[in-house]
Amino acid sequence: MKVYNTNDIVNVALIGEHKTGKTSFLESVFFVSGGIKEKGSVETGNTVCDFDPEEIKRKMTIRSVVSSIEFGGKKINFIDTPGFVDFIGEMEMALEVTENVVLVVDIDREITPETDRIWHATDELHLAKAIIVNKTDLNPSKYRQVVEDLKAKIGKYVIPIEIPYVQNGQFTGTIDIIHEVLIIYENGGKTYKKLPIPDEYKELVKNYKDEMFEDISDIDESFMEKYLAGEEISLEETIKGFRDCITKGKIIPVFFVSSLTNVGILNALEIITEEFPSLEGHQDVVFTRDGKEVGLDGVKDLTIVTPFKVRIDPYTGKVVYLKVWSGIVKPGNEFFITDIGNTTKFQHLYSSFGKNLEEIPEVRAGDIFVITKVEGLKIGYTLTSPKGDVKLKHISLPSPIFFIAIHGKNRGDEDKLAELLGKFAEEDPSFLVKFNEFSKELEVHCQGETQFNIYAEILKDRYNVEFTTDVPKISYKETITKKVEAHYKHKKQTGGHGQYGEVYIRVEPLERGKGFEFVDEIKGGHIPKQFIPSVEKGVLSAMEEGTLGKYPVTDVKVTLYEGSYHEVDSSDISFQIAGWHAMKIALEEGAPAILEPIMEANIFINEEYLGAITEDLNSRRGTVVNIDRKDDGTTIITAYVPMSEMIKYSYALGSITKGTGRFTMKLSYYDFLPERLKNEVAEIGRKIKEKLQNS
Ligand SMILES: Nc1nc2c(ncn2[C@@H]2O[C@H](COP(=O)(O)OP(=O)(O)OP(=O)(O)O)[C@@H](O)[C@H]2O)c(=O)[nH]1
Ligand SMILES: [Mg+2]
Repeated sequence: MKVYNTNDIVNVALIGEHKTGKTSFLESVFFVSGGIKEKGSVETGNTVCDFDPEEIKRKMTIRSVVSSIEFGGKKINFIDTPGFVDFIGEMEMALEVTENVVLVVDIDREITPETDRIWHATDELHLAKAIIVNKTDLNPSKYRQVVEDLKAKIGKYVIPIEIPYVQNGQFTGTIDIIHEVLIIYENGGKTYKKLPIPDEYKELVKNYKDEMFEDISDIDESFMEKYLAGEEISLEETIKGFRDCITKGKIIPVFFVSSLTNVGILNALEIITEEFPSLEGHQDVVFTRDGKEVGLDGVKDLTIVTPFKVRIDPYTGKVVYLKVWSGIVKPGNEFFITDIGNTTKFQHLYSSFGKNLEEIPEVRAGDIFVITKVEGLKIGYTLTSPKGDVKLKHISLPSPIFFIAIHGKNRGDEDKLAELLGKFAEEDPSFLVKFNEFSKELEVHCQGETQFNIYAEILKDRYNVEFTTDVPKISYKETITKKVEAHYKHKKQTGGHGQYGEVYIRVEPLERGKGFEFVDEIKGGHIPKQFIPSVEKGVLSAMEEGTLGKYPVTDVKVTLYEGSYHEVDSSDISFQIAGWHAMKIALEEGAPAILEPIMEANIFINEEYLGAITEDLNSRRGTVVNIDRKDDGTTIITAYVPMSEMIKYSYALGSITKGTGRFTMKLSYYDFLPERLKNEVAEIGRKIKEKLQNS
């Protein structure tokens, strides 16, 4: 593969709901552009993009993958992303490094809240966008309905630039609205011929073109002046107006294709190649440099790359995908990793096509490349050459909504589990591995059961690790609700050195989320300065286990206001012990309470399920704080619900909405557990601790 200049590099991420045909579309693109001789299929399991054994087994994309082709004098880096909801994190990482995004929809399927959610993930990113209506072979006459549906749900400026042409009931070509020609595909879709548009389509084409002119006029003032003055608008002017609007992401062109028969593919590929911007036309990337926000212009003196995808290949080992934001990367260049302060070198640079890598001599700004066998690089790092205090401002990944505890069957399995889960987390930033400090258990926090099951099967089948799973333990906390004073004198006289320390503390509740505050009010040296931290240490150690369910204590202010010491017998440990006992007394007497984590959930459903969903949320002790009804019929409910009630929410939501509803959630705050649940939750905590002590 040649070396390409920034202007000749086009990055395109394919996004869209599960099974709309993103992977098949790319297979078709590779075929018609000559990248592959024979087309694979998702059914056979031999496509370029779905090469992972788990993807082949499940006939779906699980990981984003980059496949680069040379076409029309440019290099196009296509990123195929998974559509299945659990893998939304993979899509987000792809969105961060692309300038262009193509939404693939299925002509035979309605636009669901899920497509809506996927689409809105691109809202703040200033990308150029297009929509591919795939599977047109199945129902070409449905194109009007699809366009209407897209306009209603995606936005007004969704503009078909072609419409399907049907011959003997078959989708054989498209009518290009801008150039006003009929394009008939031949040679398996690898070539086409252009013909005058048939009379019966002329009126329709005129109407769509007028609509397009109106939309361009809305956005482009000089275009509007001409259009309103009734002046003839040339083809060049139309294309220019259209191109400017696409680059700004203002107009979203719609193409009709069949990835099965390859009809429509070549024209879509040509337009994407010619009209979609490179990094050069995309000025909204934000970095922080020396603490200040800057755009691409503010970092031009540096070469900057960011890793956005890691794949552990069974043969090659660790494969890392990176984007070049500025400068030129050559083999052997040394890079400084801003996030950890280390340096690293890339000996070989590759471009990728599915799982195949091809060595390339250098990579320039805007491009995507691959390196192998480099340790210590994580998704999200920013690397610069020479050293510069620069970080790419990342888009935030979705918070986990699925939680599970996982235990190795025996000691060996337990160690292997921790190591392998850590590896998976490196590949997939939406797969988080946590250690629950309270229950001493390993937990996985991710986007759904399918995502977890895929890794679980890899653990069993590939690595023979035996394990069991369990509902994770909720991270309850304890606090006090009453201001109290406590006193403890620790005095021990044994043969030699004794121990002596006396403390008086005042303990009072703090606001939620304030944690811990320690105030020293000792006067007149009643406790020598060097022993004050000892008291604090003792207090903190007492707070590790509360008095109700042995949950950690939080949101308390402790004031040490009096005490006494002994010249010889007082020591660090004496005052730690005194602090510990005094605090335990205060916790007993301070009307202790249990706090539970409360999640903020956003639930995306069709309006018809609103009643059932709010009723269900009420039964989960939830509080609905907002209901946002969008024009397209999607309803977004925002609610605060205790985490213990949300652990298995995906099942409930799935069954109420017949699989169409989705939700996101994140930890919001801690609140008092209702009195009636106090004993039960305290008992759970005590049992966990007891079990840990006995094991
Ligand atoms: N008839 C027809 N079927 C298609 C077309 N494109 C894809 N398919 C089929 O649709 C199914 C899904 O295709 P994929 O390419 O795996 O869809 P995807 O969007 O990549 O799916 P995920 O990766 O799971 O999000 C497969 O069975 C394809 O054979 C098309 O143009 N026409
Ligand atoms: Mg796919």
